[in-house]
Parts: sequence; C-alpha cells; structure tokens
Amino acid sequence: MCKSFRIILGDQLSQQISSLSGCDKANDIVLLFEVWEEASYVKHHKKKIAFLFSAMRHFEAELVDEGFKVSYTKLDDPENGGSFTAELKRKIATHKPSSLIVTFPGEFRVLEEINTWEAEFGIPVDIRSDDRFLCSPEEFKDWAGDRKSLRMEFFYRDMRKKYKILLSGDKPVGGEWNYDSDNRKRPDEKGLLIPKPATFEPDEITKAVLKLVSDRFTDHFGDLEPFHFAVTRRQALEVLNQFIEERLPSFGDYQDAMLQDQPWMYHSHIGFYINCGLLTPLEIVRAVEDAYYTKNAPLNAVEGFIRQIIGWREYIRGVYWLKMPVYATENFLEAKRKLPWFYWDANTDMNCMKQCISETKRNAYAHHIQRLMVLGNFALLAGIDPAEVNEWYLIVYADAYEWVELPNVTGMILFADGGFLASKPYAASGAYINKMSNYCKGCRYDVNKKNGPDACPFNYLYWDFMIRNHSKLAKNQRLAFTYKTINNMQPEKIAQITADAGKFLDELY
Ligand code: FAD
Ligand code: DLZ
Ligand code: SF4
Repeated sequence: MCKSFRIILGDQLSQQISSLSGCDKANDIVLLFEVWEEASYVKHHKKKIAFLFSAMRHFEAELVDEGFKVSYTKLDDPENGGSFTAELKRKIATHKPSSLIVTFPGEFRVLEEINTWEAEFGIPVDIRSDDRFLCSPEEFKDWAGDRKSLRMEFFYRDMRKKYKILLSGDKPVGGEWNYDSDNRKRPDEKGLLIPKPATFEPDEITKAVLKLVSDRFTDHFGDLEPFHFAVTRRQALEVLNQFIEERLPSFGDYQDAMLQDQPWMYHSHIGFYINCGLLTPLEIVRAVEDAYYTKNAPLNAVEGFIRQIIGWREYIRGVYWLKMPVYATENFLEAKRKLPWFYWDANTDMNCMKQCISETKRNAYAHHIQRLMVLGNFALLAGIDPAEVNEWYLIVYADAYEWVELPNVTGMILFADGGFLASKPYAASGAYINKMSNYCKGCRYDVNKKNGPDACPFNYLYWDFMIRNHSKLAKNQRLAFTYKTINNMQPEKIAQITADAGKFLDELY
C-alpha cells in the first residue's frame, strides 16, 4: 500500500509545485496522465497537444532521475481510462493510497471534477494552493471587494509593492509606475533587425509524440510540423535568457507593432512555458529586473514586460476565479453571429486577418496585438457569439488554458462582461491596424476608404458596431467622443454604414 498519490496535471510541470512538497520518495507515487478527455474536450491545435505531451514525458524522466516513483499513463496505453477520474480509479485499485494530493487546478471544470474524488474514492483529498501565482484567488477577492468594475493598473501597483519589484524605497524606479506611452512605436519595416526565435530539434521523446498526434488527432486544427518548441525546463530557460539578451531591449518600443511575415517580433514567447510550469513567474520577473540593474536594459521595456507578468497575468487569473462559473456565459452585447470559417482556413481578402490566422495555424502562436487588435477586434465588431470566440482561442494557441483565455476573450476583446475587466471595448477602425503594421500595403481593400466595396471592412464595421450597440455603450464616458460624432452624422451616412456592414457580414457565410 502506498502512502499518497501526488497528482500532477499537464500544466503543473514544476518540481516546486505544491503537490510535491514533502513528498516521501520511498512511499509516495507521482501520477501523470495523458487522457483523451483533456486532449479533446476542445479540438486543441495539434502543436499544443504535442508540446504538452512531450513536456509531460520529459518531466516524468526528470522526476525519475530525481528519485521519485512515477506512474505515467500514455495516451495509447490500451488500459487508459480516458479521463483523470477514470485513470485515478484504476491506479487506486492497484496501489491503494491512503490520500490524494493535488495542486489547485487551472480550470473550473477540473476543480469540479477533483471535488468529486473524496466521495467517489473514500480517500482524503488535499487540494493545495498553486503558489506559482503571486496572488491567490482569496487575496484577489479581498482586493476586488464589491466593486462593480476593476482596473488592472491599481492591482499592478499593489503587486509591485508587495514583491518590491522595481522600487526605490516605496517609490517606483524612474518616478513613474507605467511607461506605456513610450511603448507604441510604429514598426519600421526596413530598419528593424528582429532576432530569430529560439528553436529546438525534436529528440526521440518528441518524435514519438509527434507520431502519436499525427496518427490520433487528424481532424484537429493546425500544422504539427515543423515543431521547435522547448519541452524541458532547461530549454525553456534558454528561451528566457535569449529573450533577455536579444529581444528585451526592443520589447517596449515595438510591443504593439505587427509586420508581415514576422510572427515573433520582440515578444518573449514564454507564455507556453510559464503556463505549463516549466518557468515560474517570479523567476522571470527577477531575471528581467536584474537585466535593468546589471545589463542596462531600458526601463520602458523592463517595466512594460514586468507589468504583463505580475499585472495582466495575475489580474486575469484573479478575474477568472472571482467570476466563474457565470463568466463563461456572459454576453453583455448579445452577440449571436457564428464564427466565420476563415478563422480556420485563413481564406479571406483581409490581409491582416489572413496573416494573423495563417501564423496561428502554423505556429500555435500570435502575439498580443494580433490577438487583441486584429483577430479580437474583428470578432467584437462583427458581433460574434462569445462562446464560439472563446472556443476558437482555447483551441488555437499553445499557451491557452481557460483561466487565461476566457477573461482575455470575454472581458478584454468582446466586452461581454459589460466592462468589469476593461473600461471600454478595444474597438478600432483600419487606421489603427495601418498605423501599427504594414499589412494594409498588401491588402485588396483600401484602408483610407470609408464606404463601398473597396473600403477596409474595419472602417464601416467600427461605426456599425457603435451604432448597433448604442443603447449599451453610449453612456460610457470613454466613448463620449465617438457617440458625439455619431449624433452629428447625417442619416444617409448612417444608412450607408449599416448597408455596407450588413452586406459584408452576410457574405461571410
Ligand atoms: P509577451 O508579449 O512576451 O508577454 C510576456 C508574458 O506576459 C506572456 O507570456 C504572458 O504570460 C503575460 N501576459 C501578457 N499579456 C497577458 C494577458 N493579457 N493575459 C495574461 N497574460 C499576459 N495568454 C495566455 O497565456 N494564454 C491565452 O490563452 C491567452 N489568450 C489570449 C486571448 C486574447 C483575445 C488576448 C487579447 C490575449 C490572450 N493572451 C493569452 C495574452 C497574451 O496575448 C499572451 O500571453 C501572449 O501573446 C503570449 O506571448 P508571449 O509569451 O510572447 O508574450
Ligand atoms: C491541455 C491538456 C491536454 C491537451 N492534455 C492533457 C492531458 O492529457 N493530461 C493532463 O494532465 N493535462 C492535459 N492538458 C492540460 C489540462 O487540460 C490542464 O492541466 C487542465 O486544464 C487543468 O488546468
Ligand atoms: Fe486589414 Fe483593412 Fe488594412 Fe486590409 S485594409 S489589412 S482589412 S486593416
């Protein structure tokens, strides 16, 4: 009889995870399961599944090297029960543990499943907090109080103070908390020398996983190969170090920039690794802070990057656990349209959409502004059903787990929570995309035209969105100027916008 099962979920691949704390290596068994239910509850991008299975298998090997007893279930094990609970049942029958120990999961639906285990198996279940995060759900709840809407900036400042990051005494280093106004440089397509991203050749473990995914997930979205992700902590640390050396100095300046055929820009590409446990938020933040003090990394880049991790990332998770399960059903703007098929095959004349979707399909990655201001902006303006948009984002990105995907989609891009997470919808016309990218040059539409068959669809869709949602948005102070403009529009102009938008949207299907 074994003492305890230490259950590690696929996004908990860290030896520092709380479920391993105090592990009795001689008597406890660590469990990892590749299960069909997790791999197919949405049809994840093929690269995402391959990445996670390979990282899980490499993690198992590391644990064994460290002297842990590990029981690992592969997806194609003929005895595989197919779900966490079914696999657990099978392992309990064999090993008869006296307790189950697991770290708080990333997703609400998995927490609900874990909550059934004690009654189902008649064994105590210890659900330990996930201390990789810098703010617990309880602490976030206290911070949020009973406010009707929250703002990330104030949360972020509290996190800076709590962890003493970029502080001089109790003041922010450099005098300002936020240097975002320096971080909106237009991309210079000729002058930028964008470093190549870190890549890793598949080893034997990864090759076996690639074959498994290629055989078993034929109807899932995305290109499986080439596959170059890091799959071990050592490799993920290389990605981080390379980012700090080569990309961080320009991260701030070009954070919002997009260039044709440059999917990686100056971003860090560590979301995959931080979310599955190969890297931890605090070690990343400390390494980047250190680059400011010892390597002269510019403050606008360092502060901007740290804000993404201790600000946005933690804030998003806080909102998720504060608002679930209702958050998954929010639809403040009553958007009902189906997701157009081009989100899957990139077959559209809108060059910006085509580029971002093709890159997503190839890499299981798009950077933040592509997700927000191109793909998300279109979904918002077109009035696509939040459930369909959420499912798409959860499927297509290798860093996607519901806790981080859902608030970004429902709260940030779709304003489906009525403004709880963001103060106004991130809606923009073609002018924004033209300013921050070179996509418009290669487009069949004209970004300077406002109406008619050649006009950039974002232009009339933007106004149509505001007109359509007048009753829900006109009172928003941050949209006062927009609605003043609409109030001064001639009726013919409004009719033209509505007609162009209606025609374009109807022809999408
Ligand atoms: P960088 O630009 O280098 O940023 C560094 C890190 O900051 C990221 O790795 C991430 O950990 C964190 N970060 C930055 N912005 C956010 C944010 N808004 N929310 C949470 N963390 C943030 N991020 C995910 O990790 N998983 C998702 O499923 C996801 N879905 C998104 C959906 C939409 C509609 C939008 C607008 C954003 C989404 N993001 C998501 C946030 C962000 O786009 C990605 O974290 C980022 O693009 C990952 O690439 P990177 O590692 O190169 O990030
Ligand atoms: C995303 C994913 C996939 C594709 N497959 C597995 C799996 O087979 N086994 C596993 O433990 N985790 C997997 N995951 C990640 C889980 O969905 C994730 O751990 C839960 O959503 C909890 O956050
Ligand atoms: Fe996108 Fe409009 Fe520019 Fe075309 S013209 S790339 S649709 S913003």
